[in-house]
Amino acid sequence: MAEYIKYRVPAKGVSATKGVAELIEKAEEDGVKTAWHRLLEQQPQCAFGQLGLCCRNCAMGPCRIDPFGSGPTKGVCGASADTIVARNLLRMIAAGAAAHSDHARDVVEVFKGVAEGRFQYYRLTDVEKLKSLAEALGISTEDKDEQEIARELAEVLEWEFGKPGDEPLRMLALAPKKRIKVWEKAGLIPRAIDREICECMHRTHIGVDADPVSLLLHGIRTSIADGWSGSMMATYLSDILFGTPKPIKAEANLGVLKEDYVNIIVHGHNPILSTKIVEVAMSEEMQELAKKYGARGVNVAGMCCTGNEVLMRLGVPIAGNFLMQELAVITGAVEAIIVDYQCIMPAIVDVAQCYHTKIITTEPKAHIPGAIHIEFNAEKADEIAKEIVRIAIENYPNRPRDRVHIPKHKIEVIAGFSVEAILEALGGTLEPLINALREGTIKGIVGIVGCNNPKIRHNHSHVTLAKELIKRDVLVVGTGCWSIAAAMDGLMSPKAVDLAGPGLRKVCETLNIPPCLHMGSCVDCSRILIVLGALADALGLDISDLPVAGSAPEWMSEKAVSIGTYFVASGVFTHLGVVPPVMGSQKVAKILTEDVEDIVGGKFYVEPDPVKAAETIYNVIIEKRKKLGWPL
Ligand code: BF8
Repeated sequence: MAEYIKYRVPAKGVSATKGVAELIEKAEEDGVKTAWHRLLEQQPQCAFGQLGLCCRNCAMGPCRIDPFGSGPTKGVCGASADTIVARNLLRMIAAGAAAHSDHARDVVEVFKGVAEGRFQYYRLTDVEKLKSLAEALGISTEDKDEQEIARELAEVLEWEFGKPGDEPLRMLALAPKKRIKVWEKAGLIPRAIDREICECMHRTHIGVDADPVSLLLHGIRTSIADGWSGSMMATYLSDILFGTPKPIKAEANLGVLKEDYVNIIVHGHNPILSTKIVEVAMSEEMQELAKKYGARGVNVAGMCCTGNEVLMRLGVPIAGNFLMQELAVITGAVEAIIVDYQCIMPAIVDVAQCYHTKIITTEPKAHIPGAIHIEFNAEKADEIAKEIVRIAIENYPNRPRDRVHIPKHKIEVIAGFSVEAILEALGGTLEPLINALREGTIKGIVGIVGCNNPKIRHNHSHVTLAKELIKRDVLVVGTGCWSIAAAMDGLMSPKAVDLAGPGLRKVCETLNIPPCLHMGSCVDCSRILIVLGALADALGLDISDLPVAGSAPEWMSEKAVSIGTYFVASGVFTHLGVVPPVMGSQKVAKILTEDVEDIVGGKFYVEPDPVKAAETIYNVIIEKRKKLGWPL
């Protein structure tokens, strides 16, 4: 159903990615609103909310604090601006950690089912990784077959979520010893994932924790549970089940959709479903079925992080990142978007009503009104995947031919840089990377991650920051929607070495890698942690001593808040390109951008301008090099 578009979007200016503007223009012609249109309708957005000064945690409220001191300075219960801002941030961290870790729980459940021989459609693919994780967690692998090791490992990992007592999380065995000491000293060792998240909710309930320092420290503890256990588990077990990524060629941007094929998009985060959809859709049976319906075959493309999962392991083309999900429907050429959870705009159902696209939800915890719901179940994975793919194929004749417009743009991407793949490119040891860092051929490493946010130009900060860094001989690695932005800009193609400084270029050419490395989905930020830990250990340093930094230039989700916090907790200087809702409390802002460094060695830095941010990040890297006595 076409809608009245009250506010038009200046299409040419909203994105740095080719093809986006033409689809926004098409949306307006078709009477379809996108996130950019809805953002305009939301103006002016609530200033109290933007500053973090609104509290809705009890029914005496909502309360809001006047940031200028001329109105109320306390909520009805007496909570100050500092308390309210810190509590709100803690709830964001809790939600982000919950999303990553509940995703991990789902992967653990399938892994356990495979270990017990219950799920015939999945198998243990990377047995080496299974054994190495088991051994790292103190599970002996001697004289045991892989099923037995997997069963024991599954039991340990299940307990990570809700084990009683104050013993540290078992997955912290993967963290460097020096880091553990820092966390022990500050009382930041997480005990169980669900417990820390639950405690966030308890502390922020009316009348519990009112001290911003204590609240924020618990936020750090919760984020460590996410990064070093929840997200880490999701990555490890996905690799064990589906294979550890290796460098793989594919294509990126909406031009990967094919005019005369049934186009299916997998969107969301969990590879348990998306990998099956890809397998089934590529089967001869489904390709033949598509021909019966008049198409030349079935084409699957990814969107957001589950797109990254199937790109990293299977080379499935990636159609776009967060702000492009509606645009995919607006091409008029997508028969079905199959989703699991996280970062799926309910709006895609509204947009789909204007075309023929079927939106298929699959998770009991993620229904969207107006979508077709087909519940996924690992026990019947192949049957369900077939049912879903069939719906997409049968929808092909309904495509509105006169309203199809697929932008031509697509570009080559080399993805698949797991830690193991990076090591392999280095010849099996970190030594060449360490030498390049020590000698200054590479000045440092920056992990860029996170989302899109329609408040800023789509993908502009992502690619500008990356380009500014690689030209200064800084190796860039990253995940999530950043990696899709970088891929669509050509920064992950071998040709991108032309944009790198001379030192980085030399290293990339020697190792045959692009200057920006795709390390996976957002839970795979844990891969970045592993690289940092391994570098620190090999050099006898702490992560906070390394010439490295993190950045989320276009973040918007609560998951990104948790990721940023666990980067800081891990000792990393972490840039945010979108101002977080904490500016209503000078105290909280100061803790996050200054004081926290004395506790964990990392801190936040906020700068919307990506060029300025690159300068500051580079200067931080140079300062770290100076302290290490490494050439500048
Ligand atoms: O988990 S980067 S918009 S898709 S939250 Fe979402 Fe942000 Fe994209 Fe992946 Ni991550």
